[in-house]
Amino acid sequence: MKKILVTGCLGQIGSELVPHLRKIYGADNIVGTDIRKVEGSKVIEGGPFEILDVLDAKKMGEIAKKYKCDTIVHMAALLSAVAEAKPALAWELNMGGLFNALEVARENKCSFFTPSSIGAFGSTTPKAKTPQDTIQRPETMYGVTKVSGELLCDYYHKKFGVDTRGVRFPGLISYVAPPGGGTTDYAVDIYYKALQEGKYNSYIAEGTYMDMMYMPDALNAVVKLMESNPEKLIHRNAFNITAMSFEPSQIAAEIKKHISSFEMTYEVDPVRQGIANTWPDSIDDTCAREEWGFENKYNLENMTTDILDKLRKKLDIK
Ligand code: AKB
Repeated sequence: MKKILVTGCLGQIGSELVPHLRKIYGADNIVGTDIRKVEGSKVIEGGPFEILDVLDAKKMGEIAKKYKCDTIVHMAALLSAVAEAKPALAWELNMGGLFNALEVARENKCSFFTPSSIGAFGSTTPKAKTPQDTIQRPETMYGVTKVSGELLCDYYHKKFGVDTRGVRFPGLISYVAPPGGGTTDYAVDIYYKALQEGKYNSYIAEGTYMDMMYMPDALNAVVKLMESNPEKLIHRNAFNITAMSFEPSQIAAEIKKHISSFEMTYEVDPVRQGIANTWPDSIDDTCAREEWGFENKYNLENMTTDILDKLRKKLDIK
């Protein structure tokens, strides 16, 4: 990777991935793009930035050519709960944007990364230690677009030789950008509310396990996979990766170690709970660890210590 075009760079992942890539590859070599502009954004001011609607394939191609990009990191997509509320838009954006980005990669001979998700699984998938290769019959529009995306990336690799790679991200937890409409977002909100209000009302029911990962591990995973030896990659487009699996009362117990008065209540949202019920309890990421050396530094304990510390500073809470 030398010159990288990132779509959706102001989203939850993009707004941390772009500064991370700029540190490694040089600020001028990372071209951030997003459909909107946010005044004063560090991502926009820290290097090249272009307004781009990923449904505009022509403009995407022009940007790739203008900066002579050799890699596309395609992040622009709707998350699960929003996709379920707006299924037609989710199909249009998640699939149309991906198709355009793959075409631009093919035409410009770019390497390609895009994330899939634990949402690519469904209720007929084995729930515990979900294998890399298994049943994938998701029941959400988000999941349908994720499985279709995995297949489309495989197709572009086999048919056109595009160097496509990807991971199935679990819920990502971060203190930088707020997530936008995911099912796993309770595990981000809870830290804000713990510090600001000392309590949290969870929309996910006690006992609902989902895989999660702290953002620094996710950023390292993207770079490590893209820099790995292609000859060792058997799966390429949709590696299971995970750092931890927990349910709401476990994250609450971990927070209580730092804020002893913290209280958790439950008011389950049937839509997001319904989505979570179809996702795995825990996934098996042996293939990622063996094929390209995926590793995580953070677990629930050291993530909680770190995120509370960082959020205290961000929110100016003593
Ligand atoms: C979501 O909850 O939609 C995402 C995901 C797991 O893909 N965080």
